[in-house]
Amino acid sequence: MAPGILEHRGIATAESRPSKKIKISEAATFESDEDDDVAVAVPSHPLGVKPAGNAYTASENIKSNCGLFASLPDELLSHILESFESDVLIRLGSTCRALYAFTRLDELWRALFVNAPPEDFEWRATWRATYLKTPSENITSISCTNLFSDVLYRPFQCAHTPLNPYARNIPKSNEIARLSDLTYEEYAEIWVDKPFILTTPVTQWPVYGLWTPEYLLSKFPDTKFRAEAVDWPMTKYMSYMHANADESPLYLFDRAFAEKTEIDIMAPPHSKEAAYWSPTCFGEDLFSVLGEHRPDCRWMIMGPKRSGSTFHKDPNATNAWNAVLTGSKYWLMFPAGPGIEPPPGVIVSDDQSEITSPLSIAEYMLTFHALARQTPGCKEGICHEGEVLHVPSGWFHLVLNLEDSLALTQNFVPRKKLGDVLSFLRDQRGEVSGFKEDVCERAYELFVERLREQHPDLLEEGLTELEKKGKKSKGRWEALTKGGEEESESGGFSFGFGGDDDDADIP
Ligand SMILES: O=C(O)CCC(=O)C(=O)O
Ligand SMILES: [Fe+2]
Repeated sequence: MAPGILEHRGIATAESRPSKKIKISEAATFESDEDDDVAVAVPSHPLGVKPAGNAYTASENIKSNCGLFASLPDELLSHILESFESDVLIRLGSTCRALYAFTRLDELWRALFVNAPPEDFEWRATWRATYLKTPSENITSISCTNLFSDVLYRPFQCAHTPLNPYARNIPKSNEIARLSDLTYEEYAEIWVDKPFILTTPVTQWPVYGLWTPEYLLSKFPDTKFRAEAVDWPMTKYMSYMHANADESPLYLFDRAFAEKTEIDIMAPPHSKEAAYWSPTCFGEDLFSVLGEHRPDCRWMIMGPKRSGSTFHKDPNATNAWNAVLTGSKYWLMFPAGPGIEPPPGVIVSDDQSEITSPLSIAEYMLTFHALARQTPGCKEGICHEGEVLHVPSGWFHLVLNLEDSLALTQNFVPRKKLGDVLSFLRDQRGEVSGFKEDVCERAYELFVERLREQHPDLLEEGLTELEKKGKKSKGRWEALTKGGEEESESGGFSFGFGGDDDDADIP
C-alpha cells in the first residue's frame, strides 16, 4: 500500500505505489553551504515527519487516525486543505497529530495571508504565526513521528538543502565569459546574442557602494515595495528577508523603485545627477521611441539567499542586463529557438506561448541541475557585486541568489535585435506583455509608427530582417513537411554555437 494513503474501512485506495516516486533518504548529506566544505545533513523535520518511503519499514503510520481523510492521497488532502479558512484549519488540526501536521504546512498560511493581506502586521518568522498573530512563546510544536509524507517532507527538505554547492565547479565549457567592458561595436558585432558578465561599468555608478538593503531600510522604512503579490513597507520586507524558512522566498521585484526613491535615471550627459545608467556598450534602447507607451523596463530586485527567479524568457524578445549592487547571483542559462529543446525540466507549449516550470529553484537543483549542466548550450556563471550580466533575447534563465542580494535590471531593444522584437510583437501578439492594456494589442503598429517617425532607416533594416526571418521559417517548415524527413526523424534542427548566427530566429 502507498505509504501516504491508508486504506479506510470499506474504501479501497486507488493507488498502490507511493504518491511520489522519488525516495528521499532522510540521512542524505550535502556539502556545506559555507566555504569550509564540512558535510552537513538536512536537519530533522521540526514535527518529526519523515519521507513517504520510510513508511515501508515502519510499524505504525499515524495517518490512519485521520478518519475519512486517511484514504486521500497526500496531494489531494493538502489540495483540499487549500480551500479551507484559517478557523477550519485550526479546528481540523486539533483533531489528530497527522492533521495537525498537514494543517501546519506554511504554504497554506502564505496563501491565506496573500489572498487577504492585513493592513498592518508583524512578521513572525512563519506565515502561520504572522497570519494568526501568534507570539513566539505560544507557538506549539507537537511531535508527529510515524507520519510519512513527501508532501510534507519535500518542501522542508527543499527549504533546507544547501544550494550554493550547485554553483560550484562550473565546467569550463559552460562558463559565462567575464570581461572588463565592451565597446558598442564589440557588443553589436560579437556579443549581442551571447551571455557575458562585465566587471567595470557598475563600479562607476553613484548607487554602487551606497545602495544596500540596510541603506534602503534606513532611507525608505515605510515606503511600500512590490514583492510578488504583496506591497510591503521596506521594514516588513527586511524582517521577512532576515527570518523566513520558505522553499521559495518572497522576492521583491519593484518596477516603480526609481519614482519611489526619487533617484535621477536620466543618463549622462543629459544629467549630472544620474544614480546609475545603462552600460554604454548596450547602446540606444529602441523601445525608447515609444515614450510614455513603452513597456515596463526597469526593476529593483531584492531577496534573501536562496531566493531567485525560476526558468523564464524575458518579455517581448528583449535583451536585458542585470547588475548586482550587493550579494551575488548564480545564473543558469540556455539558448532557445526553433529545433532547440527547452532546458531539462522546462515544458514549452507547441505554440511557445506557455512555459511551464512548476518546480521551485531548490526542487529544480535537486532534480535537474546535474542534467542541465551536461546539456549542450548550457551556460553558467556567478555575477558578483559590482558586476553586470547580459541576458540575450530569447534565452531561458534561472537565477539563484547565493547571498542576500540587491540588484537593478533593465530590458532593452538593441539595434541588432530589432527584427526579432518586431517579429515577436507582430506574430506573438498573445504573449506581448508589460505595455499598458490599451497599447498591448497595437504594440507592433505603434512601434513601427514611432520608428518610422524617429528612425526610418532602422525601421527599413528591421522590416527587411523581419521578411528574411519569415522566409527562413517558411523554408524550414517546407523542409520539415516536404523534403526534410531526415531532420524531423533525428529530433529537429541542430543548433550550432560557432557564432554563425544560428540564433537569428530567437525566440
Ligand atoms: O535577479 C534575478 O532574479 C533575475 C531577474 C531576471 O530574470 C532578469 O533580470 O532578467
Ligand atoms: Fe529575466
